[in-house]
Amino acid sequence: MVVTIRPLPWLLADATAHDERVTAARPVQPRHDDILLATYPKCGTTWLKALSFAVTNRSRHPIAGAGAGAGDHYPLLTTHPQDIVPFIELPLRHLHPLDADLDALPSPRLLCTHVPHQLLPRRVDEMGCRIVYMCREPKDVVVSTWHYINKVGNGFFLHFDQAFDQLVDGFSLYGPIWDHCLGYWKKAMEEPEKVLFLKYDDMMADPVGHVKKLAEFLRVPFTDEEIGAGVVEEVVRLCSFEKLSRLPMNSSGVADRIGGRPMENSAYFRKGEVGDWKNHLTEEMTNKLDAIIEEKLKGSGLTF
Ligand code: PAP
Repeated sequence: MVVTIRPLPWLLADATAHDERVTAARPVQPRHDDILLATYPKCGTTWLKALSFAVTNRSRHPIAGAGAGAGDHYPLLTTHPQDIVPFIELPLRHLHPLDADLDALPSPRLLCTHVPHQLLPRRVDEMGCRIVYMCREPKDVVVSTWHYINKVGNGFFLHFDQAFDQLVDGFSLYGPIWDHCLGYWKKAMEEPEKVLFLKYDDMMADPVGHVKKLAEFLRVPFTDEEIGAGVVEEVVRLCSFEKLSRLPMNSSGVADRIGGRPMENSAYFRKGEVGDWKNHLTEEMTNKLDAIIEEKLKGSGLTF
């Protein structure tokens, strides 16, 4: 049986030159000022990419008008948020030419990953790269994942029961969700200056407060003048589900983001709500998943 290993540029940088996988992707060297956006799939990656881009690029791409709306050429109004921050573990040739080579990106780079913290190469830590992690209530993650798989599955249909069992069994490309969250959580507890740990649900409840926190962590805090002018609210509005999901390049068309399989751009925008699990999980499922999560997170201080 031939097993295809998807190139993981940073991981490959640790491999030997004789490893045949090295030929599949050129190793990428972490830089001290890299910012890594890390998520378990369906935990708000698209949102985090958009927010981080808007916050870190606001001197180069001003959030014009602060309330009056950004100009028509603002990158997030013309480019899908998934394409604005590249994944380190996915093929890049399908994206914008600049993104085809991570080494060619100017510093500080915004990069994204679903790779668990436990599997990131040591050099990410040694170089002092900062990480923004976003987690989400696992019951909402299973619902989002289920809809997504059935939307992009090209005729393949997954029953909700199967999607639920897979999450409960930890069956995922990126490992069990609890291990993923705990890996980044522990690092955030040990070194809060290196890892900012965010929760989708909390961000939804107080987006302005969290965007300020994000900007501080990314070392581009909002000035009093910006706050007074409503720039934080403007960032929140620009990156909101309501705004992004209605833009033509996000609501229509297809693109190849996972290497060889066109996928609808709208697949990354469904409801963008907290608590949709109440419409999908039975009481039995709810109790089962809650009990597993409670047991797995016991003693960590992490809750959803
Ligand atoms: P990925 O991990 O596969 O790269 P990700 O963005 O995490 O993608 O998954 C999409 C989820 O984020 C969807 O959640 P839902 O199925 O529960 O609706 C999607 O709606 C939500 N999402 C996308 N953009 C935003 C946004 N701007 N604000 C809030 N939620 C968003």
